[in-house]
Order: sequence, then structure tokens, then C-alpha cells
Amino acid sequence: MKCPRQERSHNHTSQIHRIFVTLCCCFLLYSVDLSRIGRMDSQILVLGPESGGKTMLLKRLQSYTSQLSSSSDMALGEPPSTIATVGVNLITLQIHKKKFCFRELGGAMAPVWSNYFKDSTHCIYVIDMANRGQVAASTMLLLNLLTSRQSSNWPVLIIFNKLDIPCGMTQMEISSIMHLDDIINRSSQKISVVETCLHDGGGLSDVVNWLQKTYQPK
Ligand SMILES: Nc1nc2c(ncn2[C@@H]2O[C@H](COP(=O)(O)OP(=O)(O)O)[C@@H](O)[C@H]2O)c(=O)[nH]1
Ligand SMILES: [Mg+2]
Repeated sequence: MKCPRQERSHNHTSQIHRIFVTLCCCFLLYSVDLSRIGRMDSQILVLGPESGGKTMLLKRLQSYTSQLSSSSDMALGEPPSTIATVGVNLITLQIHKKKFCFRELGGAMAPVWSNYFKDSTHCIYVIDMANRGQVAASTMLLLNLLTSRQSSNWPVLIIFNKLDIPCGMTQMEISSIMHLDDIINRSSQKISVVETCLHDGGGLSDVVNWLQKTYQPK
């Protein structure tokens, strides 16, 4: 039988032990970011003014990546039809075991794009090379996006699309109108640029390479 003094000291030790275990649990919960559990994919916002080719990009990526996984060598075929995106267009793709979740926001949603920044890790920004009247708006929207605090460490891919349209601008011409070199030099984001013709799938491999290179799950 324990004497009262022994019992008191035993109670005291087990209380200290309980406090220690509780503190350890709190520390563990704090250091593991619970929001990451179950979400192991890159969250990519697909933005840009209307009709640049965002929906076409997602459709082309879907068929391109399904070919990659089936290792067949089919051509991409006729361009799929697209309709103007209302709201959010969400698709998930797996490329070489890496998961990518794409969220296309319609150009008309530009005033609320920033509501989606918090949950994103990357951005693809699609610009129509054939639409001269849209360059100023494209530049303003891009600047708004790049100057947001929440996007400051995203990898950003600018896609100049519709390379096939004969009366379109060249990459050099549109970059100079947008002062793109200055924008890239002054932005905190790592910005890459590719040219595409999504109608026939031209440039898709560059987009996929960028996705692989910058993969960063959230
Ligand atoms: N000529 C040409 N047209 C394209 C290309 N990519 C998309 N389009 C067309 O541009 C229009 C708008 O495309 P969409 O993907 O809906 O644009 P979004 O509003 O940015 O989602 C559609 O008629 C597409 O067929 C391209 O590379 N070349
Ligand atoms: Mg669309």
C-alpha cells in the first residue's frame, strides 16, 4: 500500500505527463497543415479575356494526356467545339502520376477572379494573338493578377494562342505592345511564355512540360 505522500507525488507526475502529451499533440497539429491533407494536386487557374481559347486548351489537354497514358500515337483530330464558359469550368487531369486540377473562370468573371486566388498554386493566362482590340484589356487584367499579394509566388504561364490566324500579331509585336519584358522583369512570379495553335494542338507539349516542371501540390 502507498503512503499518502507517495500517492500525491505519483498523481503529480502523471499530471505533468498528461500536460506534456497534450502540448506535443498541439505542436503536431500546428506543424501539420491540415488543409493539405487529401489535396495532393496542383491547383491551376486558367484565366484571360473571353474567346482566347481557355476552354479549347482544357479540351485539348484532356485528349493529349489521355493519349499519353494510352501510349497510342493518334493525331488529336478535328478541333472540338466550345461554347462560352458561364461560371467555372473545372477539370482534373493526371499526367505521369501527377494530378492537376484546372479551374477556368469565364472572362466575364474578371471582377471576381481574385476570390479564387487563395486556393490556387499556378496560373495559365491565355491571350488571343489575333484580337488586336483585346490587347489593352488583356494587359490590364494580367497586371491586376500579377500585383495581387496572393499570386506573388505562383508560376505563371502566358499562352499566346491562335498562331494559325494569318492576320494575327506575332509574339514580338504583341509582347512589345504589352511591354511584356518589363512586366516579366518586375513581377515576383516566375513567368513563362509559349505560343500555341490549340486548333491543331500545336504547342501543347510546351504546356505539358511547363506543368511537369512547375508541379507543386497544394
Ligand atoms: N483559329 C483558331 N481558333 C481557336 C483556337 N483556339 C480556340 N479557337 C476558337 O476560339 C473560340 C473561343 O474559344 P474558347 O476556348 O471557347 O475561348 P474561352 O472563352 O477563352 O474559353 C472558339 O470558336 C474556338 O474554336 C486556335 O488555336 N486557332
Ligand atoms: Mg471558356
